Amino acid sequence: MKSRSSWAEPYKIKMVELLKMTTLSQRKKAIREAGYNTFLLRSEDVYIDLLTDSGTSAMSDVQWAGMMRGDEAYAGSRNYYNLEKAVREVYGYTYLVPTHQGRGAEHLISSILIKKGDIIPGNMYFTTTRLHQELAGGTFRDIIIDDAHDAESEHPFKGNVDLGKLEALIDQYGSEKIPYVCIATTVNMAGGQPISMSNLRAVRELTAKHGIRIIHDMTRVAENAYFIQQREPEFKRKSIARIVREICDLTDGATMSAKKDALVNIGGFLALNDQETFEEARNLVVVYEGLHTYGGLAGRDMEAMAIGIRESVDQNHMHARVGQVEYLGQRLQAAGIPIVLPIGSHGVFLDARKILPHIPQEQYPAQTLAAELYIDAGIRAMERGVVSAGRDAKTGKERFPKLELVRLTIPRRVYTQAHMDVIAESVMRVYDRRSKIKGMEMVYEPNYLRFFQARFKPL
Ligand code: PLI
Repeated sequence: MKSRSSWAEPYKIKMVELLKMTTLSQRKKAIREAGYNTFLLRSEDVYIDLLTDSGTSAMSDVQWAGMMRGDEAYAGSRNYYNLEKAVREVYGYTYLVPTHQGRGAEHLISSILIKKGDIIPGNMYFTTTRLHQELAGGTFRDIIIDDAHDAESEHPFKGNVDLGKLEALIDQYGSEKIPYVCIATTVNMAGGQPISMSNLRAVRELTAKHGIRIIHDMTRVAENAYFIQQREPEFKRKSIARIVREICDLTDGATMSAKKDALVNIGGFLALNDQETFEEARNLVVVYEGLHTYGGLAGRDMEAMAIGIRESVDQNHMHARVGQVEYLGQRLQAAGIPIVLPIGSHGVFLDARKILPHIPQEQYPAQTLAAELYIDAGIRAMERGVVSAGRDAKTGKERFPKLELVRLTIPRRVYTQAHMDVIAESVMRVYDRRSKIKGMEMVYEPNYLRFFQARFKPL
């Protein structure tokens, strides 16, 4: 384990948001009323909110100043052109279609490129991404390396593609059935794990040979670039900005949830290099999102995003960002709590299978653990296990993923080191009483993305 080197924040705090402190009995009541689903809690009943790093970042003073420069014209807002410039300069993609968030971009690209019966290989699934592929008539196929499904493997690039798996799919279905390969930087469901540049280059080489596009889920690309800089010797002296650009240059287009890396509370985009696909996306965006120069966003949101994109590739920012997550992960590791290793970029993932081995996956151990964490100290985490995996689109049976995790997701620039200590202490307390914890049954299950709204009852 690395000793703690300084990851101190390259900013100071100018404004604070006061939090409500709750009692144990208030929390027990709140989680019961929320059907033991942390998504259904009211945020004012939460002390430290680790549900997600999505849309929860603190914006900089420069971004807030940018908000005041919002040009709220229906068409041709200057903020759109500023965003287009930032996307071109930082990521290198030629064409931009703004969307209200990442799934808006996933909807557009899936509807345009996927035909019924198509196969979409990807380095592990993400919930909304896979659903849009399925709704467009496609089938997702996992091509990530096996290490990614093993919480204990310390492979430095668990987001890597297993080229043999990809090649086998191309052999089996032919390139005509594979409209694109979806490559995520970093891989959220594997624990915020990066793909290496050398692996991405190999994926590019193989797909180019078969004329298959790479669509890049670039939600956390700067975090991935930081890991490449830290772990791939060739990139030791290269800037994050340069590495980000090189990643993007190896792909044909991207879907972006700007609510993560790009440090905004709302927003996303589809970025493309090919003009024909862009024309179609620009046409379709007006049906589902808004005019092509705002795509569901206010001008001020686009301005904040343009600024956030540039801030996201700053070395000091990323060092503190990932350093804070590492600090929490190392405290838990030192206490012997099973977590996904290596520690990821956007959160620490608790291994619920190991923490609660007496609860079978049918009784939702990760969901149960997340509820227990809330009860202990008002810390809200997210289930990333069987509830998130949902049901197989064809058979309707529950999918039982190898990884049954609780994600302690760290919002960017929001919490302090003392908060990290409170979190670690709470996890340790729950861990100490783990043998007394019982599983749950699902009493309400929505048809799509069930984890958001499902309700549970303790057994
Ligand atoms: O939440 P959206 O629609 O802006 O973005 C969807 C999305 C796509 N890809 C990846 C890798 C994500 O992590 C992602 C959203 N993630 C959420 C909301 C999260 O809590 O991780």
